[in-house]
Amino acid sequence: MTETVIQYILRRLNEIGIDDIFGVAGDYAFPVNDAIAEHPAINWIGCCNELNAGYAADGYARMRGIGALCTTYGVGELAAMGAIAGSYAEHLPVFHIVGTPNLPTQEGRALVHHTLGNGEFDLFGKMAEPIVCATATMTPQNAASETERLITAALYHRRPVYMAIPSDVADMPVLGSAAPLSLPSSDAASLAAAAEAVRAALNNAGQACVLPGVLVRRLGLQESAATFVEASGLPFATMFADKSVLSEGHPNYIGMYTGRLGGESVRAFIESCDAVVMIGAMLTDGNTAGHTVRLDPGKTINIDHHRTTVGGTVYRNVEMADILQQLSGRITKGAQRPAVTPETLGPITGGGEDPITADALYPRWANFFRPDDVILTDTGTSSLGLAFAQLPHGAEFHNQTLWASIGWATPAAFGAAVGAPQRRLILITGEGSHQMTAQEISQFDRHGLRPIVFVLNNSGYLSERMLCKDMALAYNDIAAWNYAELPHALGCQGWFTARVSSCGVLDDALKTAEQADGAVYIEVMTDAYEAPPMYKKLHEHVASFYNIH
Ligand SMILES: Cc1ncc(C[n+]2csc(CCOP(=O)(O)OP(=O)(O)O)c2C)c(N)n1
Ligand SMILES: [Mg+2]
Repeated sequence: MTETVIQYILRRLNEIGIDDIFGVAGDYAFPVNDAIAEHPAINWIGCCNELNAGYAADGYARMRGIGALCTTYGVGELAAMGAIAGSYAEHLPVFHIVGTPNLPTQEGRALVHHTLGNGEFDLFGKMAEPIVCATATMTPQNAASETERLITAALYHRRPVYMAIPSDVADMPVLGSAAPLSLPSSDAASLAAAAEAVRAALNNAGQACVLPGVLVRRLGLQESAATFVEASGLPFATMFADKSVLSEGHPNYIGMYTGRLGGESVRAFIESCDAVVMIGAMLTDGNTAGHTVRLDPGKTINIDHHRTTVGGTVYRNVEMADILQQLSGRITKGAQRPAVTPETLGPITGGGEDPITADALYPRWANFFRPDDVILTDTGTSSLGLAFAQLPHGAEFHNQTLWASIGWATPAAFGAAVGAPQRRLILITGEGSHQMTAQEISQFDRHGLRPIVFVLNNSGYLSERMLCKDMALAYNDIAAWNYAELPHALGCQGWFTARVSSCGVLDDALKTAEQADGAVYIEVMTDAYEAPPMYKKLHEHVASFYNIH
C-alpha cells in the first residue's frame, strides 16, 4: 500500500534516528499526531507546552544527534520559536513539524481559529524562516523530495528545519519517490592544501595547543578530535561552551580557558603558544568571559564546520570530519605536557550547621559527579560556578552558552533523559530559570525517568544582581516558591526530595541521592548574594564600567 505523506515523513525521520517526537497536540495537527501515535517505532512524548517541547527536542538532539517536535498551527508553533532559535544558535538539528489548516481553508482565506483573522496563512511559516536552515510546505508531489532536502540541510548545517503539513495533505498518498541525498564531500584539492597548511604551521610552531569546540560534539567527531590530539601530542584546553567536549579525564587536558576572569596559568600558556588550533570553537562573549581572551589571528588555525583557516588563508569546502581524518598521523609534535596549573574549585569546606556558601557548594557538586554523567546546567551563577569543576572521565557538561535562555535546562534535561535513559542525568538549575519551565519536571515521572535535580534557591536572579547597576533592584526579586514540594504537586511519585540550608543536611542529601533508586530533587538554599568566584570577578568587571561598588 502506498504511504501517506505523513507516513513517509515519519518513516524517514525514524530511519535517521528519531524514536521520539515531543509536542503538544492540536486540531490542525491531528493527522500528524495520529500518525505518530500509530507509528510502531516512534513514541509521542506530550509536553506541558510547546516551548518546553522545543527545549526537550533540543536536549534529545544533544544525546542522539537529531531531535523532533510537532506543534499545531500559529499558537503552538509560535510558542516553540524561542526554543528553535536556541537550537539554531547552538547547532542542533531539530525537525519542527507543524500541522496547518487544510488547503481549502487556506485558499479560501477563511476566518478560522489560530489565525490573525486577516486571511493570511503563510505568516507563521515566514516567521520561522530566519531561525531554521530550511523550510518546506508539503504536498503529495513534493513530500518525498522535500523531506530528503530538509534532512540533508539539517544534517549538513546542524540547524533546525521547519516542515508545514496541511491537515488534508498529511493523509494523502505520497506521489513519486526520492533517494536519500548524500552530504557534500570536501573539495579534494582544498582539503589537501588545508591539511598541508595546518601541518606546516604546526611544524613551524614551537609550542602549540588545541581548543576543541562544541561543534565537535554536535558533529559526533569527539573520537576524531581525540585521535588528532593524541597523534599530535598537543595539549588542549576548553572554553565554557565547549567544556567536556573531549573528556576532562584525557591526559592531554590542561584545564579551562576563560579569558581574564580565571584560570590565569592556562590563559597565559594558551596565549603564549605559537599556534592555537581551534576546532569548531567560537569566540563568543560567554566563551571568552566577555571578550577578555587575546588570540592572535595570525597564529590561530581554525578548523571549522565547512572550512579551515590558517593564518589569513581560507580553505573553503573542507569538512571538519575530513580534515581531522587527514591530520591524524601527519602531525607528530610529541609535545611535552606544559607546566600549567589549572584553576580548580578548592577543597570541600564546611559541615554541620554551617550555611551553604559558594565555597562549600561547588566542590560538593564536583565531588558528586561520576564518570559518564550527563550534566545539564541552566544559565545562571551555578553553571559558571561549575566551570572549574574537573569532571570525571566521560562526563558531559551541557549548557546553552550562546543563546542563554533561562528555563532551557529543565525541559532539555527531560529530552536528554528520553534520548539517553541509560545514563545518569543531573540537572542543575537556578530557581529563577526553573520558574520558567518547572512543569516539565512532571514528565520525568510519567516516563519512569529518574533524574537528579538540584535547584539553587538564592532568592532571585543572582546573576543579574551581579551584573546590573544595583544588586538590590526589585526586578531581580522573584516569588518565593516551595521548590522541594513541586515534584509532589506535579504528580511525581516516590521521589526523594529535600530542602537543604546547611552543609551537614546537604551532605546527607547528597549521600541519599548517590544511593537512590528513584528520582531525586534537592532544593539548595543559599544567601541571596552567594556567588561563585568567577561571578564575583564578572561583577567587579562590570562594576568598573558602571562606576559602582
Ligand atoms: C529567557 C530569558 N529571560 C531573561 C534572561 C536574563 N537572565 C539571565 S540570568 C537570569 C537570572 C537567572 O536566575 P536563576 O536561575 O535564579 O540563577 P541565579 O543566577 O540566581 O543563580 C536572567 C533573568 C535570560 N537569560 N533568558
Ligand atoms: Mg536564583
